[in-house]
Amino acid sequence: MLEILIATNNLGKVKEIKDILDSPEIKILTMKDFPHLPKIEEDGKTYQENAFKKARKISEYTGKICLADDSGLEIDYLKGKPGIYSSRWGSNDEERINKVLKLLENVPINKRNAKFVCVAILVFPDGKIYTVKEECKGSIEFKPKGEHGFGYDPIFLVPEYDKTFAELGDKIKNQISHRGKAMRRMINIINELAASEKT
Ligand code: ITT
Repeated sequence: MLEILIATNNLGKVKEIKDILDSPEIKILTMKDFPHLPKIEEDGKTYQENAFKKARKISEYTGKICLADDSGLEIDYLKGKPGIYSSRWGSNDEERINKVLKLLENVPINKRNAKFVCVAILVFPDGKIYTVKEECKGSIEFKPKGEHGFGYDPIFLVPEYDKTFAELGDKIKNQISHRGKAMRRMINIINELAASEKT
């Protein structure tokens, strides 16, 4: 049984990652299991740098295998912004969503393309590292729709379904999302490691 600590303070991510990593081979720990963890400043220039910093610091501190996710929303019309600054674009989800909608006011549907990006990194206490990166393409809605998920989900429209992530709900979102795809690749890596541990 592999114990893996999900190194994130974002409860929306915790829920999604737990659902996807659900496996008899893996015991999931969260930051709640470790009070007094240090705060980590995300000052990297890439998703990779930030994800690595989160996973490595928390792994050093706890001695556990750590999985971190650094993700963001890249909007074509805003030249890729907010990108790695997605969580810092306002003080709460509503503010962040309103900021995007304001910047895209009067921008027609064919110029509202966007994608979510997720870099997931698994760091072992001995320094071993595994990284995966995945994307999910869509566009920005004209107003928030749906109640599920977190972050920018109410304004991220998935063309195949003509629904936002917040309307689709966790199950379908996990099947198609940037994080869902990244975590399923991670699961394959983890299963291989668990199998090789047995031999
Ligand atoms: P941790 O660093 O503790 O993991 P965080 O929320 O700060 O939490 P990030 O730095 O990776 O995480 O920021 C990612 C932000 O991008 C997140 O806060 C959301 O605003 C947005 N985001 C990422 N994935 C998303 C998703 O699936 N749905 C909606 N918004 C998402």
